[in-house]
Amino acid sequence: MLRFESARFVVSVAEPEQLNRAPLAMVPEIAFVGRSNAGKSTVINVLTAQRQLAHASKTPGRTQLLNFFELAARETGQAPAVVAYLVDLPGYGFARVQEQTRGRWDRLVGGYLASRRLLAAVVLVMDARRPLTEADERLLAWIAARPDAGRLRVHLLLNKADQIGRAERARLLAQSEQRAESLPMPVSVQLFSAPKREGLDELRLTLSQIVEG
Ligand SMILES: Nc1nc2c(ncn2[C@@H]2O[C@H](COP(=O)(O)OP(=O)(O)OP(=O)(O)O)[C@@H](O)[C@H]2O)c(=O)[nH]1
Ligand SMILES: [Mg+2]
Repeated sequence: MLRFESARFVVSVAEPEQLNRAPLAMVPEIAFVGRSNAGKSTVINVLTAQRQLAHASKTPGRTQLLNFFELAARETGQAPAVVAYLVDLPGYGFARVQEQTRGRWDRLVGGYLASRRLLAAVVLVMDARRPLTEADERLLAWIAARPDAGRLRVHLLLNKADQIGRAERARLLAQSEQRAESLPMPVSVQLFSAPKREGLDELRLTLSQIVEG
């Protein structure tokens, strides 16, 4: 199992050109993407059991840079090696934010998702009440266009599950699972709730299996 609690902030990237110069090890990267306000930063904090590792906010558009957090290997006496990165990305699809930043988002986040070789998994964080919006579908199409899409893992996280009723849960899960089956890359789906820590074990296991095989 990956040691999520070991997560430490390493670097923020503001320009695509900075990516190759950033002080990053050549290890798998797990990117958290999705609509602004879907809860990407909050999910990273729950996943790593750290309250303010990633900056979350009620106001959409909080995250504006690619933020890299390193996960360390189990300690062996020597300095712990980096085994993977969690990458918190700026969100999309919020009108007010989008107007000013669309070109920038496409270049920075779009460029990263389209061409980053070390990208091993994409966690698409969605509000369970509004899963797979048009913007989410555009993002999936973007990733599906990668030449290596077949080996890239996509995990659909239906977040804010605390906001939906019992009957709705099964329906929403089934709907997303059905969509997942028709995508060209391996896709898994789960419900999650940050305040209730619901789905935390499932998320940790899924991400660990992707990185550790
Ligand atoms: N009820 C509920 N609220 C949540 C959950 N996860 C996140 N939130 C709230 O949703 C809001 C947005 O959370 P963020 O983590 O900042 O969202 P983000 O996706 O990182 O947003 P950007 O950085 O703007 O793209 C905050 O007010 C969180 O407290 C959840 O599982 N349930
Ligand atoms: Mg954020």
